[in-house]
Amino acid sequence: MKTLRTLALAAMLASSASVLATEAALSEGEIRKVNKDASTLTIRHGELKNLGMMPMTMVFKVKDKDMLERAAVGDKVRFLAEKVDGALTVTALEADKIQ
Ligand SMILES: [Cu+2]
Repeated sequence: MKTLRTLALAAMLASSASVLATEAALSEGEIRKVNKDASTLTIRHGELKNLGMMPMTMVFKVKDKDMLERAAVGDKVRFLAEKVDGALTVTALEADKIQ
């Protein structure tokens, strides 16, 4: 998994500055629940600096339903959460699948 992450980071480093800015803003988390009916992810997250939030476990909406397929319970993820229409929403997600 470390190799995959390194490759992913290398790909991003080779990409644009705006992608780099997004990467820097990502927070650490672990998927606790995937709710496809409600289109939500429950994530135990670390500090969310952009939202001024301390670590906790909470429910987020997802920007893309595709994220519900890419994330599974127990996955360690790096993600960005933002307020979209008043709801805390995952707008970027990198999942390291635990096989
Ligand atoms: Cu929170």
